[in-house]
Amino acid sequence: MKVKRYIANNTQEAMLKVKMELGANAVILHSRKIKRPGITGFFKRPLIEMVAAIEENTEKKTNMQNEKRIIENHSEANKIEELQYQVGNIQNMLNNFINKMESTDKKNEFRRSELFEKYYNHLLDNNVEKSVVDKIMNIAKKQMSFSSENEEAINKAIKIIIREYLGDISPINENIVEQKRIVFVGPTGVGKTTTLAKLAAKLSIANNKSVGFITADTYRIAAVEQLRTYSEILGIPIKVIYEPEEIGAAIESYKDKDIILIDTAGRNHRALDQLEEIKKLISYIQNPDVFLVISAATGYKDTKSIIEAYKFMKDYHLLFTKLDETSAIGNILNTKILTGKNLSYVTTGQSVPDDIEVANPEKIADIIVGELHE
Ligand SMILES: Nc1nc2c(ncn2[C@@H]2O[C@H](COP(=O)(O)OP(=O)(O)OP(=O)(O)O)[C@@H](O)[C@H]2O)c(=O)[nH]1
Ligand SMILES: [Mg+2]
Repeated sequence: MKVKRYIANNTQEAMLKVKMELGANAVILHSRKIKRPGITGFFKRPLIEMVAAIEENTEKKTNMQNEKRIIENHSEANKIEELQYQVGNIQNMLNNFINKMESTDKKNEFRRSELFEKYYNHLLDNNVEKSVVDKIMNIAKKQMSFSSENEEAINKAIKIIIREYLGDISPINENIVEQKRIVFVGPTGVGKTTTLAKLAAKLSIANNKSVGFITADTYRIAAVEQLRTYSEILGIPIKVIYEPEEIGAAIESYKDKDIILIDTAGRNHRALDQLEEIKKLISYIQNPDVFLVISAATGYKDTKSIIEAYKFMKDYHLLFTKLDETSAIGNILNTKILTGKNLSYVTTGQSVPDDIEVANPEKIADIIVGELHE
Protein backbone atom coordinates (compact mmCIF):
# COMPACT_ATOMS: atom_id res chain seq x y z
CA MET A 1 0.00 0.00 0.00
CA LYS A 2 1.39 3.36 -0.98
CA VAL A 3 0.19 6.63 0.63
CA LYS A 4 1.16 10.05 -0.74
CA ARG A 5 0.41 13.62 0.20
CA TYR A 6 -0.14 16.26 -2.45
CA ILE A 7 -0.33 20.04 -2.11
CA ALA A 8 -2.04 22.00 -4.88
CA ASN A 9 -3.65 25.35 -5.50
CA ASN A 10 -7.13 23.83 -5.80
CA THR A 11 -8.97 20.51 -5.64
CA GLN A 12 -8.91 19.93 -9.43
CA GLU A 13 -5.17 20.41 -9.53
CA ALA A 14 -4.72 18.07 -6.55
CA MET A 15 -6.89 15.36 -8.21
CA LEU A 16 -4.89 15.69 -11.39
CA LYS A 17 -1.63 15.20 -9.52
CA VAL A 18 -3.02 12.12 -7.78
CA LYS A 19 -4.23 10.56 -11.04
CA MET A 20 -1.03 11.34 -12.91
CA GLU A 21 1.11 9.70 -10.29
CA LEU A 22 -1.01 6.95 -8.74
CA GLY A 23 -3.42 6.25 -11.57
CA ALA A 24 -7.20 6.09 -11.74
CA ASN A 25 -7.49 3.42 -9.02
CA ALA A 26 -6.10 5.68 -6.29
CA VAL A 27 -8.34 6.23 -3.25
CA ILE A 28 -8.58 9.74 -1.72
CA LEU A 29 -8.09 9.31 2.02
CA HIS A 30 -8.23 12.91 3.11
CA SER A 31 -8.52 16.40 1.71
CA ARG A 32 -8.41 19.76 3.51
CA LYS A 33 -7.53 23.42 3.16
CA ILE A 34 -4.22 24.59 4.64
CA LYS A 35 -2.63 28.00 5.15
CA ARG A 36 0.21 29.03 2.89
CA PRO A 37 3.55 29.30 4.71
CA GLY A 38 4.98 32.61 5.97
CA ILE A 39 3.32 35.83 7.14
CA THR A 40 2.05 36.83 3.71
CA GLY A 41 0.49 33.37 3.31
CA PHE A 42 -1.97 34.32 6.01
CA PHE A 43 -3.69 36.74 3.69
CA LYS A 44 -3.72 34.55 0.54
CA ARG A 45 -6.13 31.82 -0.61
CA PRO A 46 -5.46 28.52 1.15
CA LEU A 47 -3.80 25.53 -0.52
CA ILE A 48 -5.41 22.11 -0.83
CA GLU A 49 -3.75 19.17 0.87
CA MET A 50 -4.85 15.80 -0.50
CA VAL A 51 -3.78 12.39 0.73
CA ALA A 52 -4.29 9.46 -1.60
CA ALA A 53 -3.49 5.76 -1.38
CA ILE A 54 -3.10 2.97 -3.83
CA GLU A 55 -2.65 -0.76 -3.34
CA GLU A 56 0.86 -1.31 -4.70
CA ASN A 57 -0.05 -4.63 -6.32
CA THR A 58 -2.97 -2.94 -8.08
CA GLU A 59 -0.55 -0.41 -9.45
CA LYS A 60 1.48 -3.12 -11.08
CA LYS A 61 -1.46 -5.28 -12.04
CA THR A 62 -2.44 -3.18 -14.95
CA ASN A 63 -3.45 -6.03 -17.22
CA MET A 64 -6.09 -8.73 -17.19
CA GLN A 65 -3.51 -11.50 -17.07
CA ASN A 66 -2.50 -10.73 -13.53
CA GLU A 67 -6.08 -10.63 -12.32
CA LYS A 68 -6.78 -13.91 -14.08
CA ARG A 69 -3.81 -15.50 -12.37
CA ILE A 70 -5.14 -14.51 -8.96
CA ILE A 71 -8.56 -16.03 -9.77
CA GLU A 72 -6.96 -19.24 -11.01
CA ASN A 73 -4.70 -19.59 -8.00
CA HIS A 74 -7.30 -18.95 -5.35
CA SER A 75 -10.53 -20.58 -4.52
CA GLU A 76 -13.61 -18.35 -4.27
CA ALA A 77 -13.36 -18.41 -0.42
CA ASN A 78 -9.74 -17.45 -0.48
CA LYS A 79 -10.52 -14.57 -2.78
CA ILE A 80 -13.17 -13.17 -0.41
CA GLU A 81 -10.77 -13.58 2.49
CA GLU A 82 -8.08 -11.72 0.63
CA LEU A 83 -10.45 -8.92 -0.30
CA GLN A 84 -11.59 -8.63 3.30
CA TYR A 85 -7.96 -8.51 4.37
CA GLN A 86 -7.24 -5.74 1.89
CA VAL A 87 -10.28 -3.70 2.94
CA GLY A 88 -9.20 -4.10 6.55
CA ASN A 89 -5.74 -2.88 5.64
CA ILE A 90 -7.06 0.21 3.92
CA GLN A 91 -9.28 0.93 6.91
CA ASN A 92 -6.33 0.65 9.33
CA MET A 93 -4.22 2.88 7.21
CA LEU A 94 -6.98 5.42 6.97
CA ASN A 95 -7.47 5.43 10.74
CA ASN A 96 -3.74 5.75 11.38
CA PHE A 97 -3.52 8.58 8.97
CA ILE A 98 -6.48 10.49 10.41
CA ASN A 99 -5.07 10.05 13.93
CA LYS A 100 -1.73 11.37 12.82
CA MET A 101 -3.35 14.39 11.18
CA GLU A 102 -5.43 15.16 14.23
CA SER A 103 -2.49 14.99 16.58
CA THR A 104 -0.46 17.33 14.31
CA ASP A 105 -3.36 19.78 14.35
CA LYS A 106 -3.57 19.58 18.12
CA LYS A 107 0.17 20.14 18.45
CA ASN A 108 -0.03 23.27 16.25
CA GLU A 109 -2.99 24.54 18.20
CA PHE A 110 -1.15 23.93 21.45
CA ARG A 111 1.89 25.83 20.22
CA ARG A 112 -0.38 28.66 19.09
CA SER A 113 -2.08 28.97 22.44
CA GLU A 114 1.24 28.63 24.24
CA LEU A 115 2.53 31.72 22.40
CA PHE A 116 -0.73 33.56 23.01
CA GLU A 117 -0.47 32.78 26.73
CA LYS A 118 3.14 33.91 26.77
CA TYR A 119 2.29 37.42 25.54
CA TYR A 120 -0.93 37.55 27.56
CA ASN A 121 0.96 36.81 30.79
CA HIS A 122 3.86 39.05 29.84
CA LEU A 123 1.51 42.04 29.55
CA LEU A 124 -0.12 41.18 32.88
CA ASP A 125 3.35 40.93 34.48
CA ASN A 126 4.06 44.41 33.18
CA ASN A 127 1.05 45.77 35.07
CA VAL A 128 -1.23 46.10 32.07
CA GLU A 129 -4.74 45.71 33.44
CA LYS A 130 -6.51 42.44 32.55
CA SER A 131 -9.36 44.15 30.70
CA VAL A 132 -6.77 46.06 28.63
CA VAL A 133 -4.75 42.89 27.97
CA ASP A 134 -7.95 41.21 26.73
CA LYS A 135 -8.58 44.07 24.32
CA ILE A 136 -5.03 44.04 22.95
CA MET A 137 -4.79 40.28 22.59
CA ASN A 138 -8.20 40.01 20.93
CA ILE A 139 -7.14 42.48 18.28
CA ALA A 140 -3.80 40.69 17.85
CA LYS A 141 -5.54 37.32 17.53
CA LYS A 142 -7.74 38.64 14.74
CA GLN A 143 -4.74 40.02 12.88
CA MET A 144 -2.21 37.24 13.34
CA SER A 145 -1.82 33.51 13.50
CA PHE A 146 -0.15 32.70 16.82
CA SER A 147 2.33 30.18 15.45
CA SER A 148 5.98 30.15 16.45
CA GLU A 149 7.31 31.11 13.02
CA ASN A 150 5.22 34.29 13.32
CA GLU A 151 6.60 35.45 16.65
CA GLU A 152 8.51 38.42 15.31
CA ALA A 153 5.38 39.69 13.56
CA ILE A 154 3.24 39.01 16.66
CA ASN A 155 5.65 40.98 18.84
CA LYS A 156 5.52 43.90 16.38
CA ALA A 157 1.73 43.74 16.03
CA ILE A 158 1.20 43.93 19.81
CA LYS A 159 3.56 46.91 20.02
CA ILE A 160 1.63 48.68 17.25
CA ILE A 161 -1.71 48.03 18.99
CA ILE A 162 -0.34 49.44 22.28
CA ARG A 163 1.17 52.40 20.49
CA GLU A 164 -2.24 53.14 18.96
CA TYR A 165 -3.91 52.96 22.36
CA LEU A 166 -1.31 55.37 23.80
CA GLY A 167 -2.54 57.88 21.22
CA ASP A 168 -1.30 61.42 20.66
CA ILE A 169 0.97 63.30 22.99
CA SER A 170 0.70 66.90 24.10
CA PRO A 171 3.80 68.37 25.71
CA ILE A 172 4.10 72.14 26.20
CA ASN A 173 3.83 73.88 22.86
CA GLU A 174 6.51 76.57 23.07
CA ASN A 175 5.58 77.96 19.68
CA ILE A 176 2.30 79.41 20.85
CA VAL A 177 2.66 83.15 21.40
CA GLU A 178 0.04 83.45 24.15
CA GLN A 179 1.29 83.18 27.70
CA LYS A 180 1.11 79.65 29.12
CA ARG A 181 0.00 79.01 32.71
CA ILE A 182 1.03 75.53 33.63
CA VAL A 183 -0.20 73.96 36.85
CA PHE A 184 1.25 70.77 38.32
CA VAL A 185 -1.09 68.75 40.51
CA GLY A 186 -0.99 65.24 41.89
CA PRO A 187 -0.42 63.04 44.93
CA THR A 188 2.29 63.76 47.49
CA GLY A 189 5.91 63.05 46.66
CA VAL A 190 5.44 62.00 43.04
CA GLY A 191 7.96 64.55 41.77
CA LYS A 192 5.88 67.61 40.91
CA THR A 193 8.41 70.22 42.11
CA THR A 194 11.40 68.39 40.62
CA THR A 195 9.61 68.01 37.27
CA LEU A 196 8.66 71.67 37.28
CA ALA A 197 12.33 72.59 37.80
CA LYS A 198 13.42 70.25 34.99
CA LEU A 199 10.95 71.83 32.57
CA ALA A 200 11.85 75.36 33.69
CA ALA A 201 15.51 74.67 32.92
CA LYS A 202 14.72 73.25 29.47
CA LEU A 203 12.33 76.05 28.56
CA SER A 204 14.55 78.88 29.76
CA ILE A 205 17.95 77.56 28.71
CA ALA A 206 17.28 75.41 25.64
CA ASN A 207 14.21 77.23 24.30
CA ASN A 208 15.10 80.72 25.45
CA LYS A 209 11.71 81.33 27.05
CA SER A 210 11.12 83.74 29.92
CA VAL A 211 9.72 81.73 32.81
CA GLY A 212 8.18 82.64 36.19
CA PHE A 213 7.50 80.36 39.16
CA ILE A 214 4.50 80.52 41.47
CA THR A 215 4.19 78.15 44.38
CA ALA A 216 0.98 77.54 46.25
CA ASP A 217 2.66 74.92 48.42
CA THR A 218 3.03 76.62 51.77
CA TYR A 219 2.15 73.57 53.85
CA ARG A 220 5.77 72.64 54.31
CA ILE A 221 8.48 75.26 54.82
CA ALA A 222 10.85 73.01 52.94
CA ALA A 223 8.57 73.01 49.91
CA VAL A 224 9.00 76.74 49.30
CA GLU A 225 12.72 76.47 49.96
CA GLN A 226 13.00 73.62 47.47
CA LEU A 227 11.57 75.73 44.64
CA ARG A 228 13.44 78.83 45.80
CA THR A 229 16.71 76.92 45.41
CA TYR A 230 15.87 76.07 41.80
CA SER A 231 14.75 79.66 41.27
CA GLU A 232 18.17 80.92 42.39
CA ILE A 233 20.13 78.36 40.36
CA LEU A 234 18.14 78.99 37.20
CA GLY A 235 17.68 82.74 37.69
CA ILE A 236 13.89 82.40 37.50
CA PRO A 237 11.72 84.64 39.73
CA ILE A 238 9.42 83.04 42.28
CA LYS A 239 6.18 84.18 43.93
CA VAL A 240 4.63 82.47 46.92
CA ILE A 241 0.86 82.51 47.41
CA TYR A 242 -0.93 81.53 50.62
CA GLU A 243 -4.53 81.54 49.41
CA PRO A 244 -5.99 80.47 46.04
CA GLU A 245 -7.42 83.97 45.59
CA GLU A 246 -3.89 85.42 45.40
CA ILE A 247 -3.07 83.60 42.16
CA GLY A 248 -4.68 86.26 39.95
CA ALA A 249 -2.35 89.01 41.19
CA ALA A 250 0.71 86.74 40.93
CA ILE A 251 -0.12 85.92 37.30
CA GLU A 252 -0.77 89.60 36.62
CA SER A 253 2.74 90.44 37.85
CA TYR A 254 4.22 88.00 35.31
CA LYS A 255 2.75 89.74 32.26
CA ASP A 256 6.16 89.76 30.60
CA LYS A 257 6.68 85.99 30.97
CA ASP A 258 6.14 83.46 28.18
CA ILE A 259 5.48 80.64 30.60
CA ILE A 260 4.33 80.57 34.24
CA LEU A 261 4.94 77.31 36.08
CA ILE A 262 2.66 76.85 39.11
CA ASP A 263 3.56 74.33 41.82
CA THR A 264 0.92 72.98 44.19
CA ALA A 265 1.10 71.00 47.40
CA GLY A 266 0.89 67.24 47.01
CA ARG A 267 -2.62 66.07 47.77
CA ASN A 268 -3.78 62.90 49.36
CA HIS A 269 -6.40 61.94 46.82
CA ARG A 270 -8.58 60.58 49.61
CA ALA A 271 -8.67 63.94 51.45
CA LEU A 272 -11.48 65.72 49.65
CA ASP A 273 -11.11 69.05 51.48
CA GLN A 274 -7.50 69.34 50.25
CA LEU A 275 -8.69 68.75 46.71
CA GLU A 276 -11.27 71.53 47.05
CA GLU A 277 -8.41 74.00 47.41
CA ILE A 278 -6.75 72.79 44.19
CA LYS A 279 -10.09 73.03 42.44
CA LYS A 280 -10.47 76.60 43.65
CA LEU A 281 -6.94 77.52 42.61
CA ILE A 282 -7.42 76.17 39.08
CA SER A 283 -10.73 78.02 38.78
CA TYR A 284 -8.92 81.35 39.33
CA ILE A 285 -6.51 80.77 36.43
CA GLN A 286 -7.49 81.79 32.93
CA ASN A 287 -6.74 79.12 30.31
CA PRO A 288 -4.73 76.87 32.59
CA ASP A 289 -2.74 73.94 31.24
CA VAL A 290 -2.99 71.33 33.97
CA PHE A 291 -0.51 68.46 34.26
CA LEU A 292 -1.59 65.58 36.47
CA VAL A 293 1.61 64.05 37.79
CA ILE A 294 1.54 60.33 38.65
CA SER A 295 4.38 58.00 39.53
CA ALA A 296 4.78 55.15 37.02
CA ALA A 297 5.16 52.80 39.97
CA THR A 298 1.62 53.50 41.23
CA GLY A 299 -0.71 50.49 41.08
CA TYR A 300 -3.90 50.50 39.03
CA LYS A 301 -6.20 50.55 42.03
CA ASP A 302 -4.58 53.71 43.41
CA THR A 303 -4.44 55.27 39.97
CA LYS A 304 -8.18 54.77 39.61
CA SER A 305 -8.89 56.57 42.87
CA ILE A 306 -6.48 59.39 41.92
CA ILE A 307 -8.27 59.84 38.59
CA GLU A 308 -11.61 59.75 40.39
CA ALA A 309 -10.45 62.41 42.87
CA TYR A 310 -9.31 64.73 40.08
CA LYS A 311 -12.31 64.22 37.87
CA PHE A 312 -13.40 67.81 38.53
CA MET A 313 -10.67 68.81 36.03
CA LYS A 314 -12.18 68.74 32.56
CA ASP A 315 -8.96 68.85 30.68
CA TYR A 316 -5.46 67.87 31.67
CA HIS A 317 -2.29 66.18 30.46
CA LEU A 318 -0.83 63.02 31.98
CA LEU A 319 2.76 63.21 33.20
CA PHE A 320 4.46 60.07 34.53
CA THR A 321 7.46 60.22 36.83
CA LYS A 322 9.94 57.69 38.21
CA LEU A 323 10.06 55.38 35.18
CA ASP A 324 13.52 54.49 36.44
CA GLU A 325 12.01 52.96 39.57
CA THR A 326 9.97 50.27 37.81
CA SER A 327 10.36 48.05 34.78
CA ALA A 328 6.62 47.33 34.73
CA ILE A 329 5.14 50.49 33.20
CA GLY A 330 1.85 49.03 31.95
CA ASN A 331 -0.03 51.42 34.22
CA ILE A 332 0.80 54.25 31.82
CA LEU A 333 -1.30 52.46 29.21
CA ASN A 334 -4.10 51.67 31.71
CA THR A 335 -4.29 55.32 32.77
CA LYS A 336 -4.31 56.58 29.21
CA ILE A 337 -7.22 54.27 28.36
CA LEU A 338 -9.03 55.08 31.61
CA THR A 339 -8.83 58.86 31.20
CA GLY A 340 -8.54 59.38 27.45
CA LYS A 341 -6.13 62.24 28.27
CA ASN A 342 -2.92 62.81 26.33
CA LEU A 343 0.51 61.85 27.61
CA SER A 344 2.99 64.71 27.87
CA TYR A 345 6.34 63.92 29.50
CA VAL A 346 7.97 61.11 31.41
CA THR A 347 10.73 61.51 33.96
CA THR A 348 13.46 58.97 34.49
CA GLY A 349 15.47 60.02 37.53
CA GLN A 350 16.22 62.68 40.13
CA SER A 351 18.67 64.68 38.11
CA VAL A 352 17.60 68.23 37.19
CA PRO A 353 17.31 69.06 34.30
CA ASP A 354 18.38 65.91 32.46
CA ASP A 355 15.97 63.22 33.57
CA ILE A 356 12.90 64.26 31.62
CA GLU A 357 11.75 63.55 28.07
CA VAL A 358 8.70 64.04 25.91
CA ALA A 359 6.60 60.87 26.17
CA ASN A 360 7.33 58.58 23.24
CA PRO A 361 4.50 56.05 22.63
CA GLU A 362 6.77 53.77 20.51
CA LYS A 363 9.33 53.60 23.28
CA ILE A 364 6.67 52.98 25.94
CA ALA A 365 5.14 50.18 23.83
CA ASP A 366 8.62 48.68 23.32
CA ILE A 367 9.24 48.63 27.07
CA ILE A 368 5.83 47.11 27.82
CA VAL A 369 6.08 44.34 25.20
CA GLY A 370 9.83 43.78 25.40
CA GLU A 371 11.97 42.00 22.83
CA LEU A 372 11.55 38.43 21.63
CA HIS A 373 12.65 36.10 24.32
CA GLU A 374 13.76 32.47 24.23
N1 LIG B 1 13.83 58.01 40.96
C1 LIG B 1 13.21 59.15 40.68
N2 LIG B 1 12.99 60.03 41.66
C2 LIG B 1 12.36 61.17 41.35
C3 LIG B 1 11.91 61.45 40.04
N3 LIG B 1 11.30 62.66 40.06
C4 LIG B 1 11.38 63.09 41.33
N4 LIG B 1 12.01 62.22 42.12
C5 LIG B 1 12.31 62.29 43.54
O1 LIG B 1 11.10 62.18 44.27
C6 LIG B 1 11.20 62.90 45.48
C7 LIG B 1 10.01 63.83 45.61
O2 LIG B 1 10.10 64.80 44.61
P1 LIG B 1 9.33 66.19 44.68
O3 LIG B 1 9.61 66.91 43.40
O4 LIG B 1 9.63 66.91 45.93
O5 LIG B 1 7.86 65.64 44.70
P2 LIG B 1 6.53 66.48 44.89
O6 LIG B 1 5.48 65.82 44.11
O7 LIG B 1 6.79 67.90 44.59
O8 LIG B 1 6.27 66.27 46.44
P3 LIG B 1 5.24 67.10 47.36
O9 LIG B 1 5.36 68.51 46.97
O10 LIG B 1 5.68 66.82 48.75
O11 LIG B 1 3.91 66.54 47.09
C8 LIG B 1 12.53 63.62 45.43
O12 LIG B 1 13.49 62.89 46.15
C9 LIG B 1 12.88 63.62 43.96
O13 LIG B 1 14.27 63.67 43.72
C10 LIG B 1 12.16 60.49 39.01
O14 LIG B 1 11.80 60.63 37.85
N5 LIG B 1 12.80 59.35 39.40
MG1 LIG C 1 6.48 69.60 45.73
